Amino acid sequence: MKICIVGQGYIGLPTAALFTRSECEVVGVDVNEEIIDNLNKGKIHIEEPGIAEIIKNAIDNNRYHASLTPEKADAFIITVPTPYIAENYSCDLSYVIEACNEILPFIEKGNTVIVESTIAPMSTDDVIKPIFEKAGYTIGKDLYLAHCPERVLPGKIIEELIHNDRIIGGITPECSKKASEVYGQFVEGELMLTEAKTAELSKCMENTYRDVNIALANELAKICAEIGVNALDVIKMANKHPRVNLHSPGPGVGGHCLAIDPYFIYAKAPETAKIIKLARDTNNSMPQFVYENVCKIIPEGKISIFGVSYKGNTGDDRESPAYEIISLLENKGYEIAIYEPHIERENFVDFNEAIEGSNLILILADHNEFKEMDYEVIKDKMETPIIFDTKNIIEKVPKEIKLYNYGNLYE
Ligand code: SAJ
Repeated sequence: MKICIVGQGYIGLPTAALFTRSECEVVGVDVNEEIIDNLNKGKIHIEEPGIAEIIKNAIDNNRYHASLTPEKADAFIITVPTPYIAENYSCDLSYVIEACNEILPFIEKGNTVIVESTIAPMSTDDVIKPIFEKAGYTIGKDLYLAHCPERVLPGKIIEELIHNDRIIGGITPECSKKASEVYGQFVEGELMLTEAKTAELSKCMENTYRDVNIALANELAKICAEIGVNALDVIKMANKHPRVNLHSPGPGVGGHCLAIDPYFIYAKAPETAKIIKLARDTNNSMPQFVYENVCKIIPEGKISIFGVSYKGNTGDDRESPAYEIISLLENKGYEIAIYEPHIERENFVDFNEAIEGSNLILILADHNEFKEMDYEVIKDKMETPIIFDTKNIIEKVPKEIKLYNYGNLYE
């Protein structure tokens, strides 16, 4: 089977990799010329374990190539970003629409088109289906269209793509059947056949569930700081209950999924989606909470920011709350040095330069590098050896270092 995947980012590229392992021929399409050139040389632009080897192997075996334009294929998969429109919180389908129009000239009767990008409920029926109908296709008869949302966790993408159950939301039952034949080539989890709109809302709701739970943990952290209780102990104790699973508080919620998808539901039913919107607002308020606590810990001086990616051990900084925190601190007049071992950028510095003469290390990402650090160097180089760990990853520090986390912000 030949597969054309439009969008070679965090989802499209790993998906391409797995199809090549199942003996499919894959063309990976992207608008970014540099990414295409690098991919064809076997150079991977995302940090995700396992992908580079598979892609290199597939190139050597003529099963993968990257291109700026689509090609004829049996199945087309769309994995492009779907941002939200800030004015009304709705789902910006422009990249998906563009991708559909881009593949149209290459489509033939009997092909399957699958949208994997997270989209608002009703998008496939109301917006995507008409694009192909206008081109003369009868969906479910001579072209098969489905929404099959990706549900994989960055950092574990390959494993989860293979083993997670997969929602297959066809426009018609025949569309679901055709799409399931595509994924059946490498998915070992259950293929759950349903309607497109059910698939859309299920996906948005999964991320909303997590966002709401994180908001609850963040609210708890704020309450604890206010009334003088150790939030981390509360979470540990409460989670011993067999039916309680409090999430972890942090500096806010980032990434291209949790920070966006709940708005797609909210935009569809703003009067009703009350908890969903409040959770978003609570999580969005965390940078201000971190900033206010930094101001209490050190009123002025140099701050070493440790980590700007949206979560641990990834170089992805989309929607990262770190940037709002940095801008609040800069506006207040703090000197800022950023150490981010997973992202190469001109203005980022290394560990030693970041902590030289610093008054506070502010941990904003749970990278492994930050879990155990050289505390001797920290004591030596910092002007005041203080750490504020907003990800609550450091267990113990030498007594000369003052450690703040969500367990002791009231001290
Ligand atoms: N976070 C917390 N506290 C927690 C858990 C997470 O503050 O207890 C923060 C993280 O630091 C990060 C954000 O939430 O800033 C999101 O991280 P995440 O690990 O929860 O999720 P993502 O965005 O990397 O991936 C999610 C996953 N969805 C669910 O777990 C329901 C993944 O399965 C989806 O495929 C992905 O979104 C997506 O693409 O939609």
